[in-house]
Amino acid sequence: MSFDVVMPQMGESIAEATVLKWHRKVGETIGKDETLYEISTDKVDAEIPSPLAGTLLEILVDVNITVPVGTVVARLGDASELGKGGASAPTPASVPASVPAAAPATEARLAAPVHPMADEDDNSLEGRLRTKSSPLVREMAKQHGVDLALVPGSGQNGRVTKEDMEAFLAKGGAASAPPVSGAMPRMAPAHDPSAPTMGVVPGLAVPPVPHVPAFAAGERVKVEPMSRMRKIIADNMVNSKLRTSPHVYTIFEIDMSNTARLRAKHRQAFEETYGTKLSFMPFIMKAVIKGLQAFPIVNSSVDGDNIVYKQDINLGIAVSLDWGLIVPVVKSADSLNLGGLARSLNDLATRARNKKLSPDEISGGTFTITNPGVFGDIFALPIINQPQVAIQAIGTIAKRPVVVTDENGSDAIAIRQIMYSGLSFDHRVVDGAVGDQFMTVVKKELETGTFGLE
Ligand code: CO6
Repeated sequence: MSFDVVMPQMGESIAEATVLKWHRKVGETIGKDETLYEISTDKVDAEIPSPLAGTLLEILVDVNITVPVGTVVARLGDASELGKGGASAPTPASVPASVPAAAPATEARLAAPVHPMADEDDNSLEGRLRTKSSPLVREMAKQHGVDLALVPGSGQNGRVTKEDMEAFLAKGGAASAPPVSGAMPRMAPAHDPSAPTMGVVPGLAVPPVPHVPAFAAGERVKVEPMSRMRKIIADNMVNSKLRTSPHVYTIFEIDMSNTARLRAKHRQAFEETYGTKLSFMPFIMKAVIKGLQAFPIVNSSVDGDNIVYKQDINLGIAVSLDWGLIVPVVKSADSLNLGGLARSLNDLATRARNKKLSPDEISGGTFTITNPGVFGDIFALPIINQPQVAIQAIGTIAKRPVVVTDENGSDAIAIRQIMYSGLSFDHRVVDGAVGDQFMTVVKKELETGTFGLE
């Protein structure tokens, strides 16, 4: 008996995924729910558990190969079935993407699904070259403006391998060819491909930037292709800042002494009640929700000439990962109390770091909070997460000397927990005064609010 393992549907809008890593080699056993392989989609990287216990009989999709959802990527079953599948020889897990699958049967199974493109002309030079290289190599070629036909291929049937491409680039190959238009950032919607391409004002369109070689021939460099996540982040940043939103910034000084006191006082009881830690973030989320309720324009999106006021407050929270950054979303945050916000945030952040988020959990945000203060950042001016119109950065909360005035009007220098917080907003719809008024509400809530705790 053998069982086909198929590329899972990670979310409604996800049509394809790339295999990043196999956790087992052919012939090795695996338990049910142990991680079998890792994938990367346009939205999340995820570890995929084995659907059953057994022996990995065949790997049908190599690392760095992109296939549509539903493609059979491997076969599991009884060890006695080893070698009886479509492939004549087991494919080791470490086979680089650029080496074609060992057996013709496997290659045939892969040929159709890899990178389906509606307008693909298989007789074109590009089409023929495509069959001679992996998506990884084609992407490297695109990024460096290299004509694949110029790269000597050492793989099967002259296929250009990753190593061939690296060697070519190290010799200055990049500088030899003109840029490929596809290398320009695509208009990738930020985290929500199902949303229309919002907010792109024709007059704001910027011309393509000419490709500037990053290094000279003979220069000592190490060339490494960007991960899928890195490319998505890069595209989204360029799209947001250069093509979509005219950013404007404001920075507020917020005295967090009230919040710090409440946190210290209720921390233990809170953890006992809700079973999760109480950091500053849930307080900040609560204060932001108040600000968004007072100024709904800050919780909106731009759609052509329309302003779309989002009726739910879905807070995106930037979570730093060792391999990048992701923004999971606390949905309907305005319906949650401090305990609900803390639970939801801590759960999403933990699962983001364990690659256990589903694409739906990083979609639909209406406003984003990012807390680089955990790294000691005094204040930051982040880039808006499209199609939202504002993002708030939380600086480090630290004791600082400040001037305080008592009820008799006497001034004194006191030690207070101070935080600088930056708001980046889209000046198409949020004017400076509104941005400041929003921040004033957030500040007041953090400085004087009770957060339902007392
Ligand atoms: N100041 C001082 N102390 C802080 C702060 C600030 N701003 N933020 C958190 N903390 C404390 C927090 O209270 C915890 O203290 P203890 O409970 O006493 O140990 C501790 O630091 C660790 O906090 P933790 O990260 O566990 O939890 P938190 O709920 O505050 O944050 C998170 C969760 C997911 C937001 C956070 O872990 C994280 O990943 N932050 C980084 C987000 C990020 O990378 N953003 C992008 C930065 S790049 O925006 C950017 C514009 C550019 C600069």
